[in-house]
Amino acid sequence: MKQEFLDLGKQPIANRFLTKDEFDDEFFFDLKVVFDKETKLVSLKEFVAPEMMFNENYTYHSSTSYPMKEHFRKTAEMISITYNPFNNPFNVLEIGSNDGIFIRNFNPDNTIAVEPCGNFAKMTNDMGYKTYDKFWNTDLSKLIKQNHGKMDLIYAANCICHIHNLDDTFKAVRDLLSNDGVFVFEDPSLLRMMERGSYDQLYDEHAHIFSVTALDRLLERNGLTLIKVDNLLVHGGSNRIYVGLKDRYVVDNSVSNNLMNEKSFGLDRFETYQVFAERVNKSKNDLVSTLKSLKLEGKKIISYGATSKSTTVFNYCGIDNSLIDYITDTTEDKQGKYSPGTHIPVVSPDEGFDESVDIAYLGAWNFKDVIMNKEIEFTQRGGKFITHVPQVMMFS
Ligand code: DWN
Repeated sequence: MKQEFLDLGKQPIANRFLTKDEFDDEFFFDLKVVFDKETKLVSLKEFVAPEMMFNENYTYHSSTSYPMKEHFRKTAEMISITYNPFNNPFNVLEIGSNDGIFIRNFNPDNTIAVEPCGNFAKMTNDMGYKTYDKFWNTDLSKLIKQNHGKMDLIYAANCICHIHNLDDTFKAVRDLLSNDGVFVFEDPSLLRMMERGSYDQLYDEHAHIFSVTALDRLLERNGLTLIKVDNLLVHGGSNRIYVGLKDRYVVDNSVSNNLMNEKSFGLDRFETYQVFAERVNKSKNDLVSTLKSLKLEGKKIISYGATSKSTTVFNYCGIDNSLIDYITDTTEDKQGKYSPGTHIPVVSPDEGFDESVDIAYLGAWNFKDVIMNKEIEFTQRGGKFITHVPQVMMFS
């Protein structure tokens, strides 16, 4: 049985930055969030058709952030050392390879990519990696097995939580994994979202926000075993999940530790989610009233980072151009366009992050440290950042 605990209102496609002529027929859906009593999985109540989100116009380039490049380079190195220490022939598959930020660290001769966004599939094909421009499912897994054999590493980052049918997803992995193969995936952590009040992890693409508790059950029922969990700082708190075929690996203590921590927080109980919903409502009231009073004082407020997360916040809180003058973002594909739903202009940092700015709302709060280091001049001249994570506050 699924129980609804949060309603974030009408929301658009979070990563669909628009031109003015696209305003009139913009798509919206009801962003409601449910808890499944049986599996403990947290999901969106209504899923958006994958083709509407992941297509040749997808704007999120993983490689635009230097820290993420480093993150994936180190991850690839660690996985190779751990699971292929003698550098044997090693078949690698990445599901959701984006612009190749992870696979670029592997040999194209035995590395396959799956990427339904045509713009990125072309990019990795051009880099020499055979890329299937398709959505991940059991049919595709069969085709890949026929063409390339079984895989020793199947990897996915910020992708499995995008897929609606998890049973099919995990079956597809199980069928393609070699006997001692490992499936490694990382996605935002439900525990971190709940602890930090970062409700903006919820948007169309994030069909589910995973707890280790829910994954343990879902993997098990599809013939896979959770063997290890790494708690990561990236993307506001993520988990890296290691999975093997049944009885092939010794299960690491990190699995029981994570299950215990989640239980003590109450992630297995509906009441915990009801309390979270009250916190989200308070966050909205606090953010809107803070921005309104700053505006009344005559401050110029902009937003830093045109993120999927800020799409949720702005649409849920009703924050538009009357409060935020514009958003700055380093991604060229977003510049010159307007934010989904609330239609705030997006400009390059060179154009918009100048001396006239008093306050910058941190749309990319997950890069707080990087941004603070980069923008010392702004804070030194009295500029202030504002965030809603873990609560609404200003800082410099
Ligand atoms: O799973 C997903 C995650 C990994 O990435 C996707 N579903 C979509 C996306 O979510 P997001 O848009 O919330 O991601 P980020 O990584 O928080 O986006 C950061 C944005 O901020 C980028 O557009 C780049 C921009 N940025 C900037 O303008 N100046 C980032 C930094 C660090 C900066 O200094």
